[in-house]
Amino acid sequence: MVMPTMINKKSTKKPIYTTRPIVPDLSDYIKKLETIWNNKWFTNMGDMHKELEEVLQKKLQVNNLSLFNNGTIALITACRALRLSGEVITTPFSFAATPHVLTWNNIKPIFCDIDPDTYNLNPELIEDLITSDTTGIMPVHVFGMPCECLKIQQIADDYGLKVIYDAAHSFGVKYLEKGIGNYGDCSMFSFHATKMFHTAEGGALTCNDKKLKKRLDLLKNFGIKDEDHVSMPGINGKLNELSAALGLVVLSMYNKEREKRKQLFAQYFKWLENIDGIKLPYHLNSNNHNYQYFPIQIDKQDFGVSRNFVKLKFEEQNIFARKYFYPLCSNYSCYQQLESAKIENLPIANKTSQEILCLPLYGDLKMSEVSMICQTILGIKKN
Ligand code: T4K
Repeated sequence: MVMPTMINKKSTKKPIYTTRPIVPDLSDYIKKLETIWNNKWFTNMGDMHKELEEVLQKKLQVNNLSLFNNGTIALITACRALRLSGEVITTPFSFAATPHVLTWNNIKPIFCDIDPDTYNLNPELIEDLITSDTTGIMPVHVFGMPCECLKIQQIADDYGLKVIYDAAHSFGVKYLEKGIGNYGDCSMFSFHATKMFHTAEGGALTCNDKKLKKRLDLLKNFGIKDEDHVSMPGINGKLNELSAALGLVVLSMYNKEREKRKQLFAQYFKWLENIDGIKLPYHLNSNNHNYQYFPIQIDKQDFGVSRNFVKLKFEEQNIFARKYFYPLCSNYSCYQQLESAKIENLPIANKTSQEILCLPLYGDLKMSEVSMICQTILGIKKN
């Protein structure tokens, strides 16, 4: 969180944040709200919910999609629906929600190191972590970069494991010509306000199995089958109509937002390519990218100063870059005692977490602001 007290009042510069949400014209949203007001229907899978599920299913090119009130509850529900238990192999280089959803299901997270370029779970290291208690793998498509899904699926098939992808950052991403939500047994998308497509708070699960979709829909509504039957211990994971309506309006602006971010992304590359000590985001090809984040990695030795120093220098100018993901999940006090969390077992993730910095990237960011941010970085290097 950026607290108001962090804003440097001595600087005349207006704050620049890591991200800003798509904000539709209020009048467009009000039109949707009028329908909700007229129907007097605010939640429990109303018309807006139905419409959003349909359009998102098409947009993400998936067979089944279930909306949720946030990505975390969606992931908790997915673990439950797929009956994961015992141990699940996951990445430490993620947001807190990833290991926490396992803990909320009484599952032990087993941390596996990451690839130094994609920042995703390294499939070559998974097999060594599998035990008789392992029931699944939970990889994250970090910063929207697809994991090596085919390799991961092969391991899962060989050992009879389920795969749940945390695709929180991956709205609109494709992998091998298919929507990223088609891989594994289930994928979770976050629709939090910090995500490119958002419903203020919200999320979705996608899957190929129709029966699983039915189970997810039951679980997200307390397990209520009909007026007379409650068939399983479900939760309240429903997305309300106000959020669904916001999603419908935001979705109509998504392509434009992506295009603007694509240009800003290219501008960052122009400025920062070939700077010693700065590693730019890895990406496969621009058609598959969603430009959700612009992470750079700063090697203190080669760049001259640390990531933390750059972040502080930014803050003097009211630029609020974020250290996603620091601290590393495996170093949280609730996980650091796990054998798999030991620093020596996760060298790449620990190094990355010390060096990563997500620079501002959002449609309303100006090209001149990107230039100013890059000039600040270059200025720091010179000193
Ligand atoms: N898995 C992964 C890999 C995730 O990254 C996340 C969420 C999840 C699972 C869980 O999904 P959800 O349950 O959240 O759907 C933010 C988000 O709260 C979180 O959703 C996201 N990942 C995480 C990476 O980022 P913070 O604590 O960094 O947010 P905050 O409040 O500091 O906001 C970041 C910047 O965004 C601010 O500096 C300003 C801007 N902002 C933020 C909000 C909320 C706005 O301009 N407007 C806003 O309304 O966690």
